[in-house]
Order: sequence, then C-alpha cells, then structure tokens
Amino acid sequence: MRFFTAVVAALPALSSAHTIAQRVRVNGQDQGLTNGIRTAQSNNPISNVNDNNIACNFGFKSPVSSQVIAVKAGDKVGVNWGHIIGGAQSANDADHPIAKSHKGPTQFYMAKVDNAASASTSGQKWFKVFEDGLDGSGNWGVDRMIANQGWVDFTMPSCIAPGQYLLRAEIIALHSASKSMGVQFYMGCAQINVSSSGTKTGTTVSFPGAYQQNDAGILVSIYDKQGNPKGNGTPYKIPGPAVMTC
Ligand SMILES: *[C@@H]1O[C@H](CO)[C@@H](O)[C@H](O)[C@H]1NC(C)=O
Ligand SMILES: [Cu+2]
Repeated sequence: MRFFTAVVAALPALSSAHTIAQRVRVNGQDQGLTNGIRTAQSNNPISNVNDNNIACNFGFKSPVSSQVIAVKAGDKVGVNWGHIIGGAQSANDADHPIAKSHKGPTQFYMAKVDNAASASTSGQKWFKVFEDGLDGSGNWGVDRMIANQGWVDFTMPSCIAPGQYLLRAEIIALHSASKSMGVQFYMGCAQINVSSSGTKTGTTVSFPGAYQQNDAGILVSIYDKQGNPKGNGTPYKIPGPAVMTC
C-alpha cells in the first residue's frame, strides 16, 4: 500500500492542460519553431518559487537553437505559447495554447549576457519589461494570449542598452493558487541581440529569489462571490519588480 501511494504521487499529470513557450516573432515576423528559444520538452509547470529552474525552465528540446535573434529598440517582440511543441496536441485541442481555466498574468523579463546562445540560465540578473495582469472587465493576460493564438508581444524599450540578452517569457496560472504551491509558473527564455542607442536597464531581481510563495499575486484566490475567475474584488497585484521605464 505504501509503495502504491508513492508511485501514484510520483506520476505526472497525465492529461495536462499546460503550455510551452516555443516561438519568437519580431514585428510580427515569426522566427520559426524553437529557433532562438530554449524550449522545454515538458509542458508541466513549476509551482515552487525556489525551484532552481524557475528562471528559464529545463529539459530543453535538443539541440538547443544556436540562433540569436536580432531585435532593435522599439521593435515589437513576441513569444508564442502552445499546448505541446508544435502547437495543438490534436484537432480542436481545447487546451491549446493553454486551458481557458489557467487565468493569470503574462510577463517578460530580460537579463544582460555576454553570449545569449551559451549563457547560463542561472545566476542572471533580471529586469521586467512587460506585464499584463487583470483588467477592469475581469479579463487576464492569459485571456488575451489565448485570443492572440498563443502570442504575447511587447515593445522593446526605446532606451534599452544594446547587447545580448536572455528574454524570459512567463505565464502565471492562478486557477488553483488559493492553496500553497497551487500556483503554476510557465516560462521559457529566448536568445536576442538588441541594437539600440539607449543606455538603460531596469531594477534587477534573481530567479529564484524574485518571488515568495505567499506573495499577494501568488497565493491568491481569483474567484468572485459567484465563483467566476474575474478577480476577488481587490486589484490583482502582479508579482515581481516594476516594469522598467525610459
Ligand atoms: C549583435 O548586433 C550587433 C549590432 O548590430 C552586431 O554587430 C553583432 O554582430 C550582433 N551579434 C550577434 C551575436 O548577433
Ligand atoms: Cu496546467
């Protein structure tokens, strides 16, 4: 009996409704599946804020792309999410790009590195360049991501310092976040080279380190009195530092 319990506990969720970051686009131009992005093979989330892989995920599809994607300050940069690598798992896959239940914010962070193709995913200093949480109508960043066929885009700050960066795309799914470690973090890191005449970066944090398990935006019920996932009546506080400004 004890053995049986342990085995069941160790099984991954078999029919998972999770997601994988897997494409980059620049000004709407798709750079291709897994090109210039370290793409996790598993769509399972991380739920522990102290997990050593919370920066960029782990278990990447091999070989990892050696491409470093050229971006200019002011460009619109996007990352695409899908249920499995390649997109939908089957025709009319309701869990592609992610299950609708998985409400929460979408974010982007960047870390300055010497060589984006070879940079370690650990020990980097990350600043936030984009966040999209809960709006006044009760819609979430994830709702907008689904409406955009899995794409989340942001504008590369005009004042950013030039050079190579890891670009960390993140989704925080909050459907079960009212219990400790019920939160689901999804992330992937793109490899980019920014040309710019700017000089700025933002306030940096570490991953792990940036989040605490009981942050207001991580240990939270997102349901209203009617049970709808439109927020609990107080503004949703997106975790992490403020978005950098120029
Ligand atoms: C990055 O961009 C600069 C400026 O355009 C260029 O000189 C350099 O070769 C690029 N590096 C990589 C790795 O793409
Ligand atoms: Cu999920």
